[in-house]
Amino acid sequence: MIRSIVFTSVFSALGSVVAAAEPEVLFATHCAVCHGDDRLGGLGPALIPESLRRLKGDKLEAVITHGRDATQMPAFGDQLSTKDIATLAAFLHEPLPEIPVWDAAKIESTLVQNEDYIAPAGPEHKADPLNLFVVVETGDHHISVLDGDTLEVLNRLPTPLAVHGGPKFSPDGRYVFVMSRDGWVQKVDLWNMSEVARVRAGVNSRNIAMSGDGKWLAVANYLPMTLTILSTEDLSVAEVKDIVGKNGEASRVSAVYQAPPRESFVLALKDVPEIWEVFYGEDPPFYGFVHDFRDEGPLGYDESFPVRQITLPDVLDDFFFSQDYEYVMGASRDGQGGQVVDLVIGHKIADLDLPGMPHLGSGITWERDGTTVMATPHLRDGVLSVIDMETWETVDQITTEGPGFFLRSHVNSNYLWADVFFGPNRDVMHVIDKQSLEIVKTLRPAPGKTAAHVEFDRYGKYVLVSLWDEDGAVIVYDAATLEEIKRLPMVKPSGKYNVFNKITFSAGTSH
Ligand code: DHE
Repeated sequence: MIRSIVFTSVFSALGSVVAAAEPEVLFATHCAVCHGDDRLGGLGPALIPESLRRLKGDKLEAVITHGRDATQMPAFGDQLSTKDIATLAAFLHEPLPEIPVWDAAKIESTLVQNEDYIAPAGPEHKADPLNLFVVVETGDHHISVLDGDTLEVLNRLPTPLAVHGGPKFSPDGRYVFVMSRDGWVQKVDLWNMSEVARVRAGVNSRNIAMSGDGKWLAVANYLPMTLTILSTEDLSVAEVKDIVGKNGEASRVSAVYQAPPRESFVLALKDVPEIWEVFYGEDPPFYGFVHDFRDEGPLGYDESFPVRQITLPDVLDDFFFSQDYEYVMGASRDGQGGQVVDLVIGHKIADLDLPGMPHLGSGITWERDGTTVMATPHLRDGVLSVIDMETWETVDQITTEGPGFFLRSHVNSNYLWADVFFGPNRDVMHVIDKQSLEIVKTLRPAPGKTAAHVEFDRYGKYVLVSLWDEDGAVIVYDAATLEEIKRLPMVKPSGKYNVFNKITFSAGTSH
C-alpha cells in the first residue's frame, strides 16, 4: 500500500519511469527481503529517516557498502556501484508518506486467539516441566520443546517470522513468550505445548522482558518509538509508553531488561543518553531517594507504570546487570569502552576498559578468587574480557580464534563455553576453565558450519550447542567429559533456553 503511494509520487514528480523507479527497484531487489516492502522492517530494522538519524553524512552509504558488524547486514560494495549506493541512501533518507499508528487500540485489534487451545489442568507430558528446553529454530520459524532429561523432542510449533532475543518464561515456568522482529508476541502453554494467542505489539521490535510477578510483558520497540506493556494473562495492552528523552527527542528502545528485585523494567535507549526504569510494583522502591526523582519532580506519580530517567554521559545500548540488579554495565554498539551505572543512586560510578565492541548482553558471572567476575565476548575482536565486579578492573583477556557472540556456563560446571561466531573459525567452540581462564578444549563439531550459542540443562549435566545451519542440529555434550552424546536435527537453531535456568536467573545464563 505505502509502497505504491511512493511509486506514484516519484513517477509523477520526475515524469520518467526508468529514472524515477530506480531507487525503488534497487530497494526492492536488494533490501526489501529483510527490511520489508514498505521499509518498515522485518528481519532487519525499518529504513526510514526516523530510524536512520544516527547515520548522518555518508555513514549510511558506508553501511550499504561494507555491511554492519555483528548483524545480518551484508556488504553490497561488490554488487552495487557507488552511484547506486548513493541513490539508495538518498531514497532511504526520504520520509514515508505515512507511518502506521500503532497505539493500544491498533495492537489489540491484531490479537489472534488459538481457537484450538484448551487450557489443560496440568502438564500433559511426563517430562520435568522445569527441565524443558525451548529451542528457537529460525531457519523455518519454529520452536521445539525438548525434554532436558531424556533429550527427546516433545513437540514443535510454528512461531511468527524471525524470532529474536531470548524467549521469556512466566515465573512458574508454565508459559513461554517469544517475540519476532516484526513485533509479534506469541504466548505458548508448555503444559500442553500449544500456542495460546499472539498479538502484534510493535511494527519493528527488539526484545521482551517479563515482570518479576509474572503479570506484565514489556516489548521494546524501534518502530514506533515506544515500550508496549502487555498483560501476560490475555495479551491485552496495559500501556503504550512513548519514549521521549529529557531533551524532547524521541528514541528507539534498544532493549528492555527485567530487574525483579527492583520491581522494574530497565530500558536501554538507542537515540538519547538515558537509562529508563519503568516500575510495575505497587510501591516503586527507591522512589524519593534518588536524585533524578527529586530533580525532575514527581515524575509519573499518577501513572500505573512510573518512569525514572537516569541521565548518562553517552548513549548506552547494550547492558549487563549484577546478580542483585544494583549495577548495570553498559556499552554502545557504536563506541569504545563502557560504563557502570549504580541504579540505586542513579549515577555512573566507573568506566570499563572494553575495546572491540563488547557484547555485554551475552555476559555471564561466576565466583573466582573470592570475588565475582563477569566475562563478555567482543563482536569485533577474538577476545573475551573478564572483569572483577567489585573493582570493575579487567582481570584478564582470553584470546580466542575469532570474535564471539554468546557465552554460557552453569554453577555446577567448571567450564564456560564460548563460540567463535565470526570469521574463518566460526565452526569452533572453546571450552574454558573458569578458574585458570585457560582454554581446555576447542571443539569443531561440524567443520565449515557455525557452532554457536550454548545452554546447560538445569543440573549442569548436559551442554547443548547449536549447529547454526538450515541443515543444522542441537548437539548435546556431557558437561564434565566434554564428549558428544547426541545430535538432534534442527533447522538453524539460533538459541535454546532451559526453563529452570531462566526462571531462577542462574548466573551462568542470560536473563
Ligand atoms: Fe541479538 C539476544 C541485540 C544481532 C541472535 N540480541 C539479544 C538481546 C539483544 C540483542 C539486546 C538480548 C535480548 C533478550 O534476550 O531479551 N542482536 C542485538 C543487536 O543489537 C544485534 C547486534 C543487531 C541486530 O540486528 O539487532 C543483534 N542477534 C543478532 C543476530 O544477528 C543474531 C545472531 C541472529 C538473529 O536471530 O537475529 C542474534 N540475539 C540473538 C539470540 C539472542 C539475542 C539467539 C538470545 C541470546 C540468549 O541466550 O539469551
